[in-house]
Order: sequence, then structure tokens, then C-alpha cells
Amino acid sequence: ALGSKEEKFKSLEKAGVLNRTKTVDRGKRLRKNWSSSWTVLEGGILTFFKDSKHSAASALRHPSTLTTPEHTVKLHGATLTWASRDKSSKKNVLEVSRTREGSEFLIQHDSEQIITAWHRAIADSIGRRGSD
Ligand code: I3S
Repeated sequence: ALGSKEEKFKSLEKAGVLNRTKTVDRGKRLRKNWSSSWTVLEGGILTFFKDSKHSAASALRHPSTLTTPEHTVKLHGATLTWASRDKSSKKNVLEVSRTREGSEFLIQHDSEQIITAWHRAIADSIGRRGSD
């Protein structure tokens, strides 16, 4: 059986495909541009990989989409909230704001169960005392 430390560590890691868009970059508001990307949460860092154009077959033809990080975000100190209606008309949208690099982005999944699991994992990650 895993010890409690390992259980905790395990709960902080997550990966899957999410829809995401950046809304603010270094303090500057951006026009939304939703894309679907393979997303990994590990060690307090959220990494979005390049848009896989929604299909696993496409990812297989373009392996770099699975190995080249497009955007990494340090979550420590960031704020996580459910996005208000004026942020997006989509359902199940989470907003990560006040990141240390001054960015803001939205993540979304049509499955409430999946987005809730991401909410929990990101909240755990933010809440965890970083080693910075
Ligand atoms: O907040 P907005 O302007 O309604 O966001 C929509 C736009 O980003 C739109 O792209 P165009 O700027 O090319 O129209 C996107 O296609 C929509 O998905 C955005 O709205 P939602 O509510 O889906 O986040």
C-alpha cells in the first residue's frame, strides 16, 4: 500500500485533453482563441502542449504536438475560480488568474466530472506550499 505522502503526491498529478484559451498575457488582455490541448499538471506546473487538432490520429502523425510544450504556468500564488457567464458562454469553465507571470487563462471540458477533477487537482496544487 502507498503511504500517505505518496497518496498526496499522486493526487497532485493529472493529465488529459482540455479546451483552453489565454485571456491575459503579462498583464495584457488578449482576444480568446480556444484550442484543445494535451494538458499536464505536475509539481505545481501546468503545461499545455500544442493543439492536437482534437484527434489522437493527428497527434500520432505529428508527435511533436505531444512533446513540445506550448505554454507552462507556475500555479503557486495563482487564483482559481469558476468563470462567470461574461467570461465565456461555454459550460464548465475554470479561470486561472493572477499567475506570477501575470497571465490569465480559461480551461474547459464538456464533462462536469472531468472539469471537477481538474478543479480539485489545480486547487490542491495551488494550496500546496511551494519550495520557491
Ligand atoms: O468573449 P467572446 O468574444 O464572446 O469570445 C468568443 C470569441 O473568442 C470567439 O472567437 P472570435 O473572436 O473569432 O469570434 C470564439 O470562437 C468563442 O468561442 C468565444 O466565446 P466563448 O463564449 O466560446 O468563450
